[in-house]
Amino acid sequence: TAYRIPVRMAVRPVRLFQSYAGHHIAVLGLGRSGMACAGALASAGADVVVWDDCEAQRARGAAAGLRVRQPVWGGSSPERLIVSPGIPHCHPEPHPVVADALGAGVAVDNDIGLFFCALAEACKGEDMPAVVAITGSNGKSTTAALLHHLLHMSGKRVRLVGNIGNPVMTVTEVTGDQIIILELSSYQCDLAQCLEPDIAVFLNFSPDHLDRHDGVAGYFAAKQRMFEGARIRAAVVGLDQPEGRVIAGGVSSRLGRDAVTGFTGTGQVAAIQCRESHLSWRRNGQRVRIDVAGCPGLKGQHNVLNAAAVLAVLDRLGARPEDAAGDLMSFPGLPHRSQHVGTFRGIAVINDSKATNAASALQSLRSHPSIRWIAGGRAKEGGIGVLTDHLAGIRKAYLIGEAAEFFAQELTETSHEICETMDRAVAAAVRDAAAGDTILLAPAAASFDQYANFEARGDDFVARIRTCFGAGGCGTGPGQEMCGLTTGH
Ligand code: UMA
Repeated sequence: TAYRIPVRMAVRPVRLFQSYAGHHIAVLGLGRSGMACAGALASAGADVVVWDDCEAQRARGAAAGLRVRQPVWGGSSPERLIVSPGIPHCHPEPHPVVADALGAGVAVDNDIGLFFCALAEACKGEDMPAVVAITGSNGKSTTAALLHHLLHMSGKRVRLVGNIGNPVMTVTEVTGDQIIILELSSYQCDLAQCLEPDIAVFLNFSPDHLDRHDGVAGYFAAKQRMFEGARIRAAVVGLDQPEGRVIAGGVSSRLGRDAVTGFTGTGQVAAIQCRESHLSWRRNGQRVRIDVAGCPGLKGQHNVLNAAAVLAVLDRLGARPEDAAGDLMSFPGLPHRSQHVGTFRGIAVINDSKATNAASALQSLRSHPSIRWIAGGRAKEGGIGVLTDHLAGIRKAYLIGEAAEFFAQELTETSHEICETMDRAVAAAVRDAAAGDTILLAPAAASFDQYANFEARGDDFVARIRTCFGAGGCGTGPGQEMCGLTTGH
């Protein structure tokens, strides 16, 4: 397509992780990242031992042919420990295996650090794929997926890995013409011993995961690490919070002002200005305007900012972002992120299960009218305090999970009902909703009190909505009772 990025012809594939052959490495955690990490290292000839506190996961590791044993340190023990992102290495307190490893002077890293190390080692600085790393408190996955979509549409060889759900160590071979998009959480940034993206993106900042970072300063410091590598050549930064401006200032002072592309939705001085559904851009002395209003996967002001970040990355990769405008339309969006489940009898249903904190839920609450809001789960620090001034559009809240009582206390002026579970919340919201309303799942809380993860919570919501409306007549007339029955556990 017109925004095809210049492609280099040298495409000799390079295998990663070969330098770990014969090394003795322990992997802690056998979820997605741990399994991929152990598998890639074992295939490369490393001597791998794995451990997980959960018996079922250990059985999974053994079934995959991995050597399962709680690592002990000293003598011929592993020289390196790779820790999964969900396992604390420092705060609120280190996992005992990590504490022992650190006490014994063992190198502790994660899959991200290992990947960057392996990339530098295997490519020796030549013919390396470009790595675009994306972080921020909210919108990382949508931004990463949109960038992947546009690069894919332009014919580029591209991989999408990291916090989005595809572990980075599924990339076991690279070519110099590839672009690797890496979504990074604060957990992943915090522990990575090597963090060397070529282009680094910071979307926005709001407190999250504070227990793991000993507070907001630690959370910010973890994210800042992504902008401190020696290879970084450009940063794309949301400037609407002081944290973004600090990051931009740091990169500018090291690499010069031209290395930063800033974007804003609040009128800061920045290369890209976002207002309602428009983004406007100063580029080569001209103003380029793009309107994302009709893009089904980019609803809400927050997604205009996400699109701005993506187009800025395209620009940094040598493309003309305005040429990509057409492909923004075909971006379907991601499940569980402002996902339009459907409109049933005039009632719009939105699944934003990924809104696991108040700041993220706020974006959803701002984007829809007349809301029947399903919220709750395991509360984050600060609860929903920041939402207090933004509750006018809510017709009623339906509260679930551990946080239900706590959220109810904060919703003094807003009609609410404690439902405890998703089945009851959906049934009640459908019972109350009328045409023109929006039933919105935007929990402002983690899912772990009732679900394995936010995906399982979103799937449950969608299934119950479908059952409810599909049962024929929920929300109006006689179908109401049927809804309650068909959605029970
Ligand atoms: N475990 C222990 N001991 C513990 C805690 C956990 O042994 O004390 C074991 C569990 O039994 C389980 C494994 O560790 O088998 C789970 O590890 P994990 O929580 O790191 O999960 P993974 O499946 O490896 O997924 C991780 C990321 N999870 C977290 O950061 C919590 C995924 O991000 C990521 O997609 C995946 O690696 C691939 O890179 C998810 C996430 O929730 C989406 N991220 C957070 C967020 O977005 O807010 C940061």
